[in-house]
Amino acid sequence: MTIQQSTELAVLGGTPAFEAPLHVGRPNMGDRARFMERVEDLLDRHWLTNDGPYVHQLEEHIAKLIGVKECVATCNGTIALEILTRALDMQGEVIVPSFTFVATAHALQWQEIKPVFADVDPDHYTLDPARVEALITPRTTGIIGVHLWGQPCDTDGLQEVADRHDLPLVYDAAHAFGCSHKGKMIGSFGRAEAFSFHATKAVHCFEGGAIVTDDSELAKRMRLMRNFGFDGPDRVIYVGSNGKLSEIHAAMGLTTIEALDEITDRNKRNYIAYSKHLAGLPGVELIPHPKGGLFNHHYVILRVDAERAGLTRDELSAALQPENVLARRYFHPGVHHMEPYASLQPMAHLVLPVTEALSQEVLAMPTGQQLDEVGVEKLCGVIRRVLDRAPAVRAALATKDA
Ligand code: T4K
Repeated sequence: MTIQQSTELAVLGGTPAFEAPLHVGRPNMGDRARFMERVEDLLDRHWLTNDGPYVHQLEEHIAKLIGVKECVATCNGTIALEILTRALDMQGEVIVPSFTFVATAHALQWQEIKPVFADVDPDHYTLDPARVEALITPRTTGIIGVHLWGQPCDTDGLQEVADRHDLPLVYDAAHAFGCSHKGKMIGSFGRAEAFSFHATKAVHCFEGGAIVTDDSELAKRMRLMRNFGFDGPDRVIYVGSNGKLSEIHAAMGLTTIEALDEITDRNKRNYIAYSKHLAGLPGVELIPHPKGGLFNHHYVILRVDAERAGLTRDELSAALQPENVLARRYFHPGVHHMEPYASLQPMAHLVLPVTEALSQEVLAMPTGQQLDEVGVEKLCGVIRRVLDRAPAVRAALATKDA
């Protein structure tokens, strides 16, 4: 990573602070030589997909790491959610947060299940059990919590609500691979949990996902659904889709899992550097990572209080772009503002005040192996200078927009 020396902000006519773009979700690569060895191996084997040995290895490895009986690998996290909710016979209405990536809701809507959006807790950013309970109707068939940015849901509170209403509770754990909660790995809560292994995740398969559970019957149904319902050659016993993970994807998964400690260590150091270099900055708060237990530190999230910072989150983000700092508004504007939900549920915002506020304030910052402490210090220096010059930055952005 090359750091440019410049005194003037790029938005005010200076040169970008970073020569190459810094992304949120820049893929981690793991040991390339090891990955290539695996690729050679699978090519030699002439076994490219359909329940191959690398997929088996990956499933066994993940189940062991999480401490559950079953892992069903899939071609992505969205299909994992679709298969999981379908295998649990969810239909009618399912309660989900709106403060999430759109796939959590789409996985339901795709199956003509209505996602009912519940608000999140303002301090933990995950489903508020009381809000969930208030939205349960006779049509509700399930609850999906999302461990947003790896922050664990209130698993006890949600389980109590689910048990009281005899509803299956599952988790979208797309962000939470490698995290623990209450002494157990995330992946072991609720009836089942779904991971994403998309390229932008801490551990990835280029594209991939997995469902983990202790329920072997459920896992059996999901394996059938993942493979067209085939129970053996020419024998189809269930309606199914194609959710299979291929061997080359599993090879990348095995390679990045091997690098998980190293990836987490890099992320943690970057997070500590962000905390240090942003300390005391008015209006910009770094969302704290949970203390104790395991955490992947994969998302570094700022919360911008426009009044105190002198700039809105969007203005700060816009001023960082020309510096080659490609921060992302994860997650904006709230799924309920996206189609088809905005048209189908135009009043949803009325029960989502926390989501409405948070989605205006949060900004995901670059981290991962593309950055180190020196880069983070420089980046935080840029944020400070942007805020120090807030009136001039605001004026420059307004001119650009005009
Ligand atoms: N549930 C939740 C809570 C999720 O966050 C997700 C996915 C899912 C479910 C569904 O899982 P999958 O079906 O995707 O497995 C990205 C990812 O595509 C998506 O997987 C992820 N969440 C979401 C949070 O982020 P976009 O639309 O923001 O992606 P994009 O293309 O803008 O890339 C993000 C950044 O990463 C960019 O700054 C560029 C950089 N990048 C991306 C790729 C693909 C790279 O540097 N290299 C790359 O190869 O959704």
